Amino acid sequence: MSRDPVTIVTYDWVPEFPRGYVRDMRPRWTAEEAGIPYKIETVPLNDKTPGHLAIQPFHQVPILKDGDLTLFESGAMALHLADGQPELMPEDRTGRARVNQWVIAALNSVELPVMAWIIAAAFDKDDRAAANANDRLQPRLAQLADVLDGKDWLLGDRFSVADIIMVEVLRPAADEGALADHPVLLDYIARAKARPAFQRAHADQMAHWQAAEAERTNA
Ligand SMILES: N[C@@H](CCC(=O)N[C@@H](CS)C(=O)NCC(=O)O)C(=O)O
Repeated sequence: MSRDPVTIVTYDWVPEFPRGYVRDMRPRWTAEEAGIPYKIETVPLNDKTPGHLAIQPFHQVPILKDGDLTLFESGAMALHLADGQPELMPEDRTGRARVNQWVIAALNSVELPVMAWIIAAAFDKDDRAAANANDRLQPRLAQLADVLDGKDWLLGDRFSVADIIMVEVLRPAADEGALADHPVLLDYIARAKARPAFQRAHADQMAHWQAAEAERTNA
């Protein structure tokens, strides 16, 4: 049964370093996995508007519009898009609880130390702060690697929306070299990136930034 497209809102432009990582990847990739059509709308990155604040209380992206529903928080969007999609969300109560658990673990227990390290190492380029953040990040990565050792996905052999969120949390840190001591996690990310849905989502996001850059250059 065909359904109306959802709308994913992202920025009209971003500088080069976050391209490919902006969190609209999370609903994009989930929609691609679920076969849900989507279109893209934008809000300005610079000169943020009251209209943007009205639909995202922290003036951030992404935002998801699905009919009358408008959602902020990329994890909530991914869970919403996965709802009723057995290939992303188990139908049984226990399976759903496990997926919710791992989505929250990714966004809280893993994303916090990942972001602290990225801010120190890649944004601020503060070696001392980066070393401290790395000391906190590495044990958490080792714990996650223990969980994933011998498994393809967080639920075992079954891919789920929790893997989308976990991989998107890990990917920027992996690409900056923080996961070098964790081959289990690097393999996990590589498996996820091999999925056609990831590749379509990533290529579409990159095409969006390329078009935005061209428009800015020609303006
Ligand atoms: N927890 C939020 C974080 C959103 C977020 O940090 N978005 C970034 C882009 S990836 C943003 O809008 N940054 C600009 C800002 O915070 O002003 C989510 O997952 O949706």
